[in-house]
Amino acid sequence: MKYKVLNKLKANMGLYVSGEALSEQLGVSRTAVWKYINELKSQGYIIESSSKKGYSLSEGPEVISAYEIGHGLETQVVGKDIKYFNELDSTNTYAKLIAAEGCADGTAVIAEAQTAGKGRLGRGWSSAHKKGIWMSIVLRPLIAPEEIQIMTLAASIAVAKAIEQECHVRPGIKWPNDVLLESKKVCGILTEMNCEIERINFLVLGIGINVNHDMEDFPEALREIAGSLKECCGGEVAEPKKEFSRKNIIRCILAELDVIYRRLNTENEEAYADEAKQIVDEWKKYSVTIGRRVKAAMKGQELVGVATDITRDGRLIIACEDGSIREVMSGEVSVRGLLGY
Ligand code: BTX
Repeated sequence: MKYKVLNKLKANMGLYVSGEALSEQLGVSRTAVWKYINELKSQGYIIESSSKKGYSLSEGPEVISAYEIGHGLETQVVGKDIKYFNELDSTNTYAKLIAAEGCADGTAVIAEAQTAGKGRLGRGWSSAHKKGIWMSIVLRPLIAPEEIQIMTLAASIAVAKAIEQECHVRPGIKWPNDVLLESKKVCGILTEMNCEIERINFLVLGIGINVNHDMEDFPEALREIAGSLKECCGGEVAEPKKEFSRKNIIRCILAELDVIYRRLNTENEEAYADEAKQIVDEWKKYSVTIGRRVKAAMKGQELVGVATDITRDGRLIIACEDGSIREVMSGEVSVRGLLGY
């Protein structure tokens, strides 16, 4: 009902709607209307109240909520259930918890801030309040555990496409999953999985995107490598820089991922192979790794060479300086000329 009140106000943006009209049209008491209005205000909506004229919603800072993201979202699996929080330690940690308790396939967990955001390999992820998108998606794919990398590639494609649609710039993807703009890291993806030998119980795709950060919003130590969409899309002259709608970007990612996930989630091996190939081909179009000199850490050994391709299941192929050809499944790969290498 609260959102029915909101929709009436949205339909009359900037105009007053009387408490009486709202109460009559929605079949609730005026006290109930007043209660819903207060709840909406506490969520961040800017609503003027006048004892004579009623209530008027004005354009204010973007409000994000499970309702705002999910309303009208036409996905079939991804984002059908959205859990929204003002703050969590880590959306991945929370998502793993509810996944283990049996939450629906495609459930998305979103927080406005993370107090202990996680990067890969035990690293941290800086997650400033209301500046970025800190989101984890629970998936229950039919693929084998060793094929999990394809889901990470799929997630980075969904993010890259969403940035293209919303910001009209073309990002690059550094293997396996850093999304870059102007050589700065604007997005990182942390994939965590709970599996048995032959099947995945669930996986959690953790997506962190720096959206409306000014450089001061990043800890000093990150300012060389991190960038935000606001900082990296403006060009040299655009001052003040444009802020982007986090809600629209989230909706776009959920929609893109829904399509890719459903395409991949087939028990027909031929169809799966075909879809995986399409994902790999699509990923390559955004790649800023293939054809470049790279350095990879693998089992305590350092591989140096040129990244030549990725395999059907997303491993990076490196033609090493010592003449060997190696495949890297995970870990850290530095690309010459990017992020300090
Ligand atoms: P990563 O290990 O590739 O990147 C982590 C490294 O990136 C850090 O060590 C630091 O140098 C740098 N870094 C930290 N914060 C940022 C930032 N905001 N922007 C750019 N660089 C940064 C990448 O790991 C995976 C990150 C996933 C984050 C999401 S957010 C939602 C979900 N919940 C959660 O706890 N993690 C994921």
